[in-house]
Amino acid sequence: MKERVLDANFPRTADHRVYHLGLRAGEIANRIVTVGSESRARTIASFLDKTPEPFKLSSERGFITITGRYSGVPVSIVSVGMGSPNVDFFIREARECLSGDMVVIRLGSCGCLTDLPVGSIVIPKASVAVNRNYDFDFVTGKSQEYPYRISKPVSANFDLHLAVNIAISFLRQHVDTYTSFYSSQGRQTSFPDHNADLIEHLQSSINDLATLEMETFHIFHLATSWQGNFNSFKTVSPPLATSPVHPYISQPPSTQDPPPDLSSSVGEHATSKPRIKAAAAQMVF
Ligand code: R1P
Repeated sequence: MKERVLDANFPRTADHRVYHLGLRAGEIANRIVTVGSESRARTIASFLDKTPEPFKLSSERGFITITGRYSGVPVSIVSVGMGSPNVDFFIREARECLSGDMVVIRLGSCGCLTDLPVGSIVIPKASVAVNRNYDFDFVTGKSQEYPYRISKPVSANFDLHLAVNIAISFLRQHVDTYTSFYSSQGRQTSFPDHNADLIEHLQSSINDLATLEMETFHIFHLATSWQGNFNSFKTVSPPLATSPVHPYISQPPSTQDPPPDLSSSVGEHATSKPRIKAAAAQMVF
């Protein structure tokens, strides 16, 4: 990116765009569906209202944001690619472009460890991280430690999880595992991953385990840990009125004044601080 960057602590360009998503306030809605690929983003975006014409932005780093309205309600679809570093950029930078609650649903695909058929939609109530233990000696295999680290579960937002379940009519409680694609999902490759018993180990140590994917845990983790503090740089961003704001965010959901059209379905209630609410719906493939 050639633009001048104003703040090394939370980089933004001179025209106040967050550095990796390329967005600024007014270009992303508080209600967000995030997906892993551009084709899925465009497919979902085809359901948006035709007017006003959706706003589209592809960032230099591969993030794609499409913001429009669905039945009049502002919504963004954001393609983030894969893995926790990308969702970390997405959650943090999108959060800095918003006021009020941020509501995120990951619509993705997953592997499955149960007998659910391909094409089933599963909605995780929680997610567990399974990370490669870099302190394990992967060359010799001789180590006192287990080669993978399994976190405590982190939950989806209760109301949003319920709303997604009701919308999709698939009430099945299960736990998801967030992993890397190869070693932490037990795949056998040319690398010495010491993962032959990993799936069995996960199944025996995590209750209700059903799915494997790479993003949900980190989204849930950031959503549940955020305490409503904004980056200090935000205070010197130009007010919306002086920015070329798109017509989608004219009335962003705020904790004081949630818009009526989605408030019941996403469980938004007036609270003293804005929140990040996250849930996921994942298709078995
Ligand atoms: C791996 O092939 C990708 O597929 C799954 C994983 O989480 C990872 O992102 O999800 P998406 O299809 O939703 O990207």
